[in-house]
This record gives sequence, structure tokens and C-alpha cells, in this order.
Amino acid sequence: MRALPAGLPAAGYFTLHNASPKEVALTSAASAACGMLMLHKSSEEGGMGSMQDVSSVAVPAAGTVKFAPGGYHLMCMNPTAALKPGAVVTVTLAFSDGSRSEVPFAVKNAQGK
Ligand SMILES: [Cu+2]
Repeated sequence: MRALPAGLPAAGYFTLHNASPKEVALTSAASAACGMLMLHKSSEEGGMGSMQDVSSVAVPAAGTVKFAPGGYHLMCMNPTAALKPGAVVTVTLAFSDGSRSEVPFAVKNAQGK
């Protein structure tokens, strides 16, 4: 999770791996440290960066989807004081098969420290 100063939205990056033989989609994410946590996708059109809300992100059977700068990311819209570099915050990921996963995210600053 990349924290920015002044309460600006923080982006979360990670890799999703689907070990099952069926496609599963990430449908939502939540964290007490974030207020609202959205699924976003960055894109570039005519040299202008922008991002869109996405309702779900499908992970193919036995496949991997990377959430990384320039593509999918979690967007922590209202970071709380808990979201500071050096901290670890818990994010609950919810999937289309009804499963949930609680994942620790290390918080870093814009320099990756
Ligand atoms: Cu975003």
C-alpha cells in the first residue's frame, strides 16, 4: 500500500493467484484503515493517465493477476491515521465464490520505504 501525504488516496498493489481449477473473480475489498476501498484500473489515453472503477477482476483457473502501477490497484479513498509508512494494515478481499481472504498489506511511502 503506497501512502501519500495529506490524506490523499493510497494505492494498494499485490499479486492474486488462483490455485483452484475454476475462474474466480475478486469482487470487493475492505479495510478499516481505508474508509472506502475501491477496485480501480489505470489506463492511458492520448498521454493522459486516468483510472476507472471496476466491479470485479477475474482471475483465471490456476492463473495470476498482478495489481501494479499502471494497471489494476486498490484505491484507499479515505486513509485513516493507521495508514502510515511502516505500518501493516489488514485488507479483506471478497471473491465471487463467496470466499474471503484477510491479507496483511505493508504500508510504504511514495519512495517505497
Ligand atoms: Cu485508483
